Amino acid sequence: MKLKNLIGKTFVLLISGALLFSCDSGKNVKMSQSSIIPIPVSLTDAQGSFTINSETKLSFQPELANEAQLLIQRLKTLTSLDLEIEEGAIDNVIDLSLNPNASLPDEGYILEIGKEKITVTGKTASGIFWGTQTLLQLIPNVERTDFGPNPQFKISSGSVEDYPEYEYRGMMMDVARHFFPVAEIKHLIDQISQYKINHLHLHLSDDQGWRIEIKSWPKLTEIGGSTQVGGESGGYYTQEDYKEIVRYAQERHITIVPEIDMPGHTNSALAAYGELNPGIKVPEKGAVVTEQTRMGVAGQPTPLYTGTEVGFSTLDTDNPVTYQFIEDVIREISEITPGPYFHIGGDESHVTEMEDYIPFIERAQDLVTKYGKRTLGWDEVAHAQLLPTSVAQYWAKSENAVMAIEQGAKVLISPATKVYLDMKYDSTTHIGLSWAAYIELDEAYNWDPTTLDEKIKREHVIGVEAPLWTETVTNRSEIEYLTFPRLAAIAEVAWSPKEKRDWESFSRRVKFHGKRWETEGINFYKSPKVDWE
Ligand code: TNX
Repeated sequence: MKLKNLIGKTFVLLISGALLFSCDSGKNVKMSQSSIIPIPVSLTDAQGSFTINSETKLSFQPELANEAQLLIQRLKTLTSLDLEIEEGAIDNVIDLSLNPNASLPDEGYILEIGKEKITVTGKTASGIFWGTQTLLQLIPNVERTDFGPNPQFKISSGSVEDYPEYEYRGMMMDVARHFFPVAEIKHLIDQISQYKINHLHLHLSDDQGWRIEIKSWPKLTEIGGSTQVGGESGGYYTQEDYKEIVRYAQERHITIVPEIDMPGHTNSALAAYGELNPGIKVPEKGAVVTEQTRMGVAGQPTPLYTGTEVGFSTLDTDNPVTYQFIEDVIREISEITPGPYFHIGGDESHVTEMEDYIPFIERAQDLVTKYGKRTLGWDEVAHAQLLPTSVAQYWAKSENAVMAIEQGAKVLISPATKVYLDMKYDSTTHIGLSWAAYIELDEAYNWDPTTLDEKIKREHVIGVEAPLWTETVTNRSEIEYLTFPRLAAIAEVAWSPKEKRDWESFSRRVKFHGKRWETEGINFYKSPKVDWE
């Protein structure tokens, strides 16, 4: 080749290389150095890389149409690329495939990034869905405005084998203290499903509001749903709304867990139906109304309550109408809930005598069983005789969790000092509470469900759930600020094996997520424990 020619060719190569580079987003990060949260069970590097571009195809089995559609949508948002569906494509293809015989736990998956093909294999559609979430986290971050005319996204080759440590990985959303419409819940579901959270517990009733339509007791929502903390008007989900939330969550492999708190935290029901009210103490004429006297006269509706005290209300545990009431509520909600759990609350019933509380919880548990569900309850329910299928949610007292275990029940781990998303990060946080602790990001990360109490062992624990109570939370941006990045930390506690978890590694990986949250307009907390850059 003549020198001139060689120079010419080199020039062309350099220019095309530069052009390619300009629309090729991000550096080529090795699989083992990627920022996946929760950290997978195993990551193996390989030579080469796969490039996602406008020619990339998607192939999948018909049973995986939902997971395929969700992948297409999300990829489009992240990259502007629209994957074309092509069954049997052999190169430049992402393939989703079920393998019922794979030696993987139910929610497990294998993700292989080859040079011509990416495969996501799993035993169940859930496994495939979680595998696609991992794949999406391997795509380099880009600003939404950066998509060139021919965007390309390079992913280093390698493989991931992954499955969850705990079967229950949850978040709880309190829609009672402040009401959040369906669209906000969907937005939250979109966010949390990226972190392989698979349960969303909805706290649907409390003193300040009743948030779900019960057709046989219409005043619950009409009156009980009319307000919220602070006194503004409240709101509620119709049963159709609730079904829509359930359906949307189900598509994203999230099980909805409905909670109706009882026998305490029930002022909104008592305000709607006076017959449920035992009337704790009649206030003297002219006496100052205290929390203890707020219940007023037996059989009479209580005033609506828009403050934030807890523990002053109770259903009348002696009145047969109360059991008709809770049966109707449990039946109507169970009928539209495909998931296995019904949460009966049971916390902070400070004005219910223990001798009334115990038989009440046992009757509620029987009704939940009658309608085909398993009972979940806050840890106080362990004072009653629990069924082996029941689960106590440890939030305050480990001795209650231990009592549940001794009865053969299981526990769900939600210690207020580690996972309460409504706790402030530090004394300067502008929203949130601090009664349990300040919870910085490393505090939410550095703990383990099996080391809280020597009597709570791995085999007793179904999983971890992070509640967001909303006394001080009124909108999407506030939800996001308290939830992220802490939920990512808690998701890793729930999904990843203990020996894989490491704060240094997490604090490096979470930066990638910070960039992505920024691009997506998620109002996350920039914890000073992380060098966000
Ligand atoms: C305790 S946690 C409660 C809730 C409050 C929360 C505020 C639990 C079972 N009960 O009623 O909203 O503290 O952090």
